[in-house]
Amino acid sequence: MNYIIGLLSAVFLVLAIMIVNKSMALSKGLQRNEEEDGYSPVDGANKNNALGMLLFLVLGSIGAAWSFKVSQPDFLPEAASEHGLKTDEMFWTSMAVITFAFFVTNALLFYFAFRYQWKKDRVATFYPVNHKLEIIWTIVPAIVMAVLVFTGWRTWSEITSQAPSNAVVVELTGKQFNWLVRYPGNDDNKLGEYDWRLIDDNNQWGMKFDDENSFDDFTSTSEIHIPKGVPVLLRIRARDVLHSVYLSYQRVKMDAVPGMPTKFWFKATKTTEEMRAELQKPDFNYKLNCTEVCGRGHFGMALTLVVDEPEDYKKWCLEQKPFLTTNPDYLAKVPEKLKAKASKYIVAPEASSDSTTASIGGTSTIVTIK
Ligand SMILES: [Cu+2]
Repeated sequence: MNYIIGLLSAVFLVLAIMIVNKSMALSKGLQRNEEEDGYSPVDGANKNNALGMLLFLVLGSIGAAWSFKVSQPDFLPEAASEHGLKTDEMFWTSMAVITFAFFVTNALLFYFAFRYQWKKDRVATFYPVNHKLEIIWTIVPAIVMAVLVFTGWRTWSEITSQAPSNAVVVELTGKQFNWLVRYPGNDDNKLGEYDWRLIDDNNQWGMKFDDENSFDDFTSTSEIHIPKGVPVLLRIRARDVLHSVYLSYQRVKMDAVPGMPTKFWFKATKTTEEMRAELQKPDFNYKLNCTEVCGRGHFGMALTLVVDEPEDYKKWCLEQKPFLTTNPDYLAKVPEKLKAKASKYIVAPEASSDSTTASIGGTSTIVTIK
């Protein structure tokens, strides 16, 4: 690659020197009188240059089409969310309009350079003004731009609108270098409050246990489950530096900003299983990546996203154990008056005979033995 760049630089340097030489000779020649000694400031290179313009038009067009084709595998994957289909449609409409305008204007530019090349007896037309033409080339692009901007603004307003009241809420916290997931629980469907001062090795979320909504909240640091076809509201925050939530298939992108909670709601249209079948990749998994360079471990800041059928999602939720159940020590942080409510989530050793709690690397996982 460096070799090619070096070679190209040398070629362009030689060309630049040739052009400077040529311009100097031309400026000298212009001072001479054509009538007197029959000298013409334009030589045979004029025709070659004109042909070169035409050649550039053809080769340039082929090159542009080729680069578009070979970079296709790097385009965004197929959209698997409702708004993703809309934003993709807008993207490709804008792309079509821009490509059309680009090819028309450039084709004319290079063709005119060829068509109206210098000829001894041709005199340039003096064409000072044409109001009609100016009105047309101002109004037409203005209308096209207005339509693109207006449809974009409308779609963006829809995407960033208030989430429907039946939305499944999932809280995502970015930290160096992993994502913390918290669900509102199976009983009250409300996320408990949090306070960063309460963060410790187990309570990485800073969950407040004087808020009874926290009692049934369950958490995860390895994967995030969401249902298909149901609005999902991501409540996003960051614990240290800027991070950014990115779900490429679902076209979800939202920054996680310390001290400034953000959100994004969307509807997934394809389950993990459906996408596996479609791509014919049985090991395929959706990923949640961090797209804000946040430090040394940024590249590994990914989470597996599992999109379930709504009934499977419900089943999965019911299998999850609240944070308080897997970390019964935190009952001590619950105020006296709420202790009775919180104890409901503390499983007495004999009552939990059908489930075993295994702790792997600080992540609590419940394994139900049937
Ligand atoms: Cu990051």
